[in-house]
Amino acid sequence: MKKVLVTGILGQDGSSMANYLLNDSEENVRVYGMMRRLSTPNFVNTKSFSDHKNFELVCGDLADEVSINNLVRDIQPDYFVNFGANSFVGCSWDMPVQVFDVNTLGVIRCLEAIRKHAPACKFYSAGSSEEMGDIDYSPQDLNHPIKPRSPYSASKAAARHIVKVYRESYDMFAVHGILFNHEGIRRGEEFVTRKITKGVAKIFHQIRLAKEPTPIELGNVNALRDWSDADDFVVGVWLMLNQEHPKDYILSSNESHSIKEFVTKAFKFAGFSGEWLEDEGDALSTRFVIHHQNEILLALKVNPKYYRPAEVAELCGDSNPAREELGWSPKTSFDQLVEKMVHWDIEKAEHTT
Ligand code: NAP
Ligand code: G4F
Repeated sequence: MKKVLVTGILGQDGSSMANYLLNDSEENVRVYGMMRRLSTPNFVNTKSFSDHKNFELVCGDLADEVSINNLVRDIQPDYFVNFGANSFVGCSWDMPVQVFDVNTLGVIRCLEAIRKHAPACKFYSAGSSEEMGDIDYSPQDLNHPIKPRSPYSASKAAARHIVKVYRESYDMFAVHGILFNHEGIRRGEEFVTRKITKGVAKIFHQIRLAKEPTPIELGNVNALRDWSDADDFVVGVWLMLNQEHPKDYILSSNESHSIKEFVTKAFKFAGFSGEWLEDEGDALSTRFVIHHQNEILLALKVNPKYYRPAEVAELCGDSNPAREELGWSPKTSFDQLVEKMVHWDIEKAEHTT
């Protein structure tokens, strides 16, 4: 039985990967899910597999090389899937040193542990479309220049270089997948998609209970992103790890949508029609209102506190090489993703509004 060490097990991708390997795929594997020490850990994402006989929770921290070394030495994994990171772009200006420690040095700690203790282990590094930054052309492919716009994206770009160095210097199977935005029901609440769908669900129940709705507050609503379903992407990551020779790939939907479009669709799937309004020459007055029983209700407004010091305005990926060479393709459309997230959050919020 193959052994798979997955970091970031409580997060979106780590838990989705474990769920795929243990519940949805035909793989016969044992998954070791690494979490860091937290005073009050949140196990909501691991419920679907935490009791599986082939799952084990292990403790470690990407900022601590002793723990990474010991885990690799003791487990002797066949695969090391490194989803652990400080993954929130927005806070990376506030803690750039910590971001580099975990996202870049953390990758070196993993590579060194593998080199010393389990050199045949295959390593996945979680690269990001954010590395493209202020883009030169669309869609972005692997030849697009690396132009980071945040400490987060710089940390991932540096990780990309070091993975290549280890692969070429030590003949290791190490890949750095460039994944465009991927979301779903395991998504953290501070990311814009989940913030929107949770906000829509709250408004849905407030209106149902004849309460005044709490408007969602966002920053730059003009940004464009290439959004997919995380459950589709972990399949692509697994295919990347099981190709014959290590090679980096992009995973993306190859479509770009605005945050405004995501908001409009999210309210539509909750049963509301609405419109975007803006007072002439005043971007800060941008708002979304919904229509309900002859009333016009404020559902979303802009709050500049969510603006970033530098923004990635637009992302749209070209994942054709992964589709052609790995046989991968995303199954969930943009509309299906928004609908799934909104309906899930409406159901979950029913008893908490
Ligand atoms: P996520 O939900 O934020 O999960 C990240 C996980 O990393 C969390 O479980 C977190 O632990 C863990 N972590 C943070 N610091 C750590 C440390 N010092 N040691 C060990 N673990 C640590 O992010 P995600 O969406 O699953 O993303 C997974 C990976 O893909 C990340 O590397 C991210 O940067 C990258 N990525 C994501 C996307 C996307 O759209 N989702 C796109 C491209 C790349 P806690 O649970 O304790 O906080
Ligand atoms: O949802 P976001 O925070 O995701 P972002 O910055 O694109 O990063 C995510 O995707 C990357 C891949 O491209 C990953 F590497 C990374 O780990 C993460 O998963 O923001 C998306 C867009 C940005 O343009 C942001 O400025 O939404 C804009 N936005 C507007 N208002 C907001 C908000 N983002 C957040 N989080 N919160 C807001 O209120």
